[in-house]
Amino acid sequence: MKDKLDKLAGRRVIIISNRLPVSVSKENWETTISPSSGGLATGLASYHRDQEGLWIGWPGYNPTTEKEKTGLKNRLLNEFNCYPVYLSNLEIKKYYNGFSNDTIWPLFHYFTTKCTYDPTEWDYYQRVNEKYCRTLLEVVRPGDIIWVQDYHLMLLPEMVRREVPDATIGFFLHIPFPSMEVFRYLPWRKEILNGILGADMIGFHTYDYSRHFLSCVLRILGKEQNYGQIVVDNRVVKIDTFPMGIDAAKFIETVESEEVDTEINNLMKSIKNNKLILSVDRLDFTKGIPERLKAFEAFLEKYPDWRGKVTYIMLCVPSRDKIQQYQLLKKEVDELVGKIDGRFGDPGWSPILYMYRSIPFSTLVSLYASADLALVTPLRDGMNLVCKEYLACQGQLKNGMLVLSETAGSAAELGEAIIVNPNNINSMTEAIHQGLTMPEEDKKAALKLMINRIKRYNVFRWADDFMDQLLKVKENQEHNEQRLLAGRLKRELLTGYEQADKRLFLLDYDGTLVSFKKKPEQAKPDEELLVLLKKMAADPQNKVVVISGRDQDSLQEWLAGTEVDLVAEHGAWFRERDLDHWESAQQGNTTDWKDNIYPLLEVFAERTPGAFIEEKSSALVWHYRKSEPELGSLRAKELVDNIRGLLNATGLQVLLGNKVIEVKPVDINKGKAAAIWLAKENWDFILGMGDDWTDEDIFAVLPEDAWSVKVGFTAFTKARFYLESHKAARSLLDSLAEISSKVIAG
Ligand code: GDG
Repeated sequence: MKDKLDKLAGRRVIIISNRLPVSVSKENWETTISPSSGGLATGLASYHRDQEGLWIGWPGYNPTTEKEKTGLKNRLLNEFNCYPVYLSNLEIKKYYNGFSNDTIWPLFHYFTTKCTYDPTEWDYYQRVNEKYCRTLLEVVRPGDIIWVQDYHLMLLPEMVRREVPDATIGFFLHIPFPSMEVFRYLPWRKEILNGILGADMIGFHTYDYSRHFLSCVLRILGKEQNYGQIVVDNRVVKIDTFPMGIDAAKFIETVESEEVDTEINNLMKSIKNNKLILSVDRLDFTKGIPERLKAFEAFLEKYPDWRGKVTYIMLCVPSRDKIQQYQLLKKEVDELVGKIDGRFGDPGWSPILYMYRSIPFSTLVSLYASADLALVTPLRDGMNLVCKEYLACQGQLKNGMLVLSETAGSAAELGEAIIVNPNNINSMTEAIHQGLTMPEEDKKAALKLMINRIKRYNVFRWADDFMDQLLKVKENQEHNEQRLLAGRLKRELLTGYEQADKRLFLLDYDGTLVSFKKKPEQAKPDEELLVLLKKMAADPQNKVVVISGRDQDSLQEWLAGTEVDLVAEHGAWFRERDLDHWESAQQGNTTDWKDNIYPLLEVFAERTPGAFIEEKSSALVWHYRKSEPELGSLRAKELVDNIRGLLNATGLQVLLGNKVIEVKPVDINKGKAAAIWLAKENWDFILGMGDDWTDEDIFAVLPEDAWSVKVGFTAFTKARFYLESHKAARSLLDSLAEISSKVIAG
């Protein structure tokens, strides 16, 4: 315990999920509190018990009077460190059965035809998320770590962020995050993404889910990622993969208990020491229960020798039984079980023992420990803890085998199991046969590897890993905040400006002074910018240089009237205001190389809708701003690799800018251009601003005490400071121009 608190520096973890890890029920005036079922509750409950935190959620029961509410709240708090959110029947109907389980659950598991999109249910989803937010605000204290769980509360991180801007918030999704093609069906897709992005650390079970999420954020919100990091309102949010584990020790210890020993003996007697096949699921359409029953039926048909020698115990825990789809599934499963038993069973043997109920933990462990084969064949599953629990209980009494769906998140970790496609009934039939007839040595070897992994990456490691990363993200954010050019830093800059006699400004154009436009020619300066640059240049103590990647003609046409110095094509051409003509930086450079590179750029432009080539006097530029973002960046990387292959010893370089690739001679870059102006005077105030990778060359040559400013936040830059946007950059220049105007007027 002490270790854990040390790691979190004594901070309290508040878990918040739809349901509490305990459920309350009332019968004959007696209130009973028992453990909740379901993967999230069972998995995280051990972690919660192990740390002095708090868990907020619905207890599964609504007290009727205020007195009862308070009484139950106190009991949950004192005995279980739990804090209840009470939900009305209508809220449960619309938010839980409705939006959560009739929209999000089927959609995220790729059952698109089972989804309903009901605006009233969406409305309730928002309201109930707000209710959870209000409840959290009743108890949250400074320094607490808030850990939001699962798909019922995807709006909560952003809601909490609004109320407590500097809160430490983690979010973990326990179900799959679907691919963009499926997620885009959701009418409220932007709201859901923004809701989740209120967190600092966002976790998924598998790499694929993280990848899908990042792709949706890019395609729907237009936000780019960098090594799993996304910038949201100057906050770096991290997205990563944490495959959830189980409390393996608890299962292993229970297998060894006397109680389980007796239960196993009774169980084996009752099935006449037959080979035991087991499945354990909530009764849910994602779990592939009918498909599995069909495979078992086909197995008995194809391998008649096994009739009478094998028993399949199918445990289905009742779930969401108020929803019609679940009632229909129950009917289908009941009928299939009846059909198989009727077809193959005889008075002394039932092929299937079907239990539609929840069983005590020790009985569950007895089943896990005595099963020769577990069938975990969901059609889709975020992770699936049942297969891990089964494996943890194996290897002592028996060396069993696991048949596992490739569409369960856990398949990414349990490659030694027999992996199946749950829609391929034939291959599942064979997998059952293979699992039952596999040589003991092979099973032992496979089990050893899987059990070791489950023991090592258990639920505590999983939670600790998540917490470690969350705290690191927070530390980075705090460090970044100190770099925002606002408040005290901005005042220092203004004073430095006021006191300086010789000031140099090295300013990028696109993305720094104007926003990005779809077509490069649309980024013409507006009147406000022209006036601003004129004012800056009018101060005789200022030297203003616009260093751009644009060609000479555009810069001259747009900016020459402002009396600033101009650098075109990333330093290939200079035009000082007093000299009034362009000078070339590339004496002796030829442009013959373009003939070799151009055709390659052309091929890639043809293969990438929206991409086009711009020819500059010193460079060739391949733009992909208008392309579909993922295809564009994929092709850009491919193109860069191809160009690099051609560039050996040509004296050329290839630069990846903001949605552009530029090929040009090595001795031309913005840094070299900046160095020319830096050397002209003994400047006592220098401000360099840029938003792009090509501006990093400017930052690199600036003296240490210069004001180097990245416009738009990124985690990776050589600049010492940053500003949020081109608007903030203009506003800073405006404050400086204001100082100059006062001096000139005064
Ligand atoms: C969601 C995701 C993800 C079941 N029957 C009994 C019982 N259980 C316990 C099992 C297990 C849990 O319920 C089921 O967990 P799963 O992970 O298999 O599935 P979901 O409930 O759908 O959970 C899933 C999980 O969240 C965690 O992130 O893995 O993909 O869908 O722990 O042991 N426990 C007892 N009696 C039963 O009858 N005591």
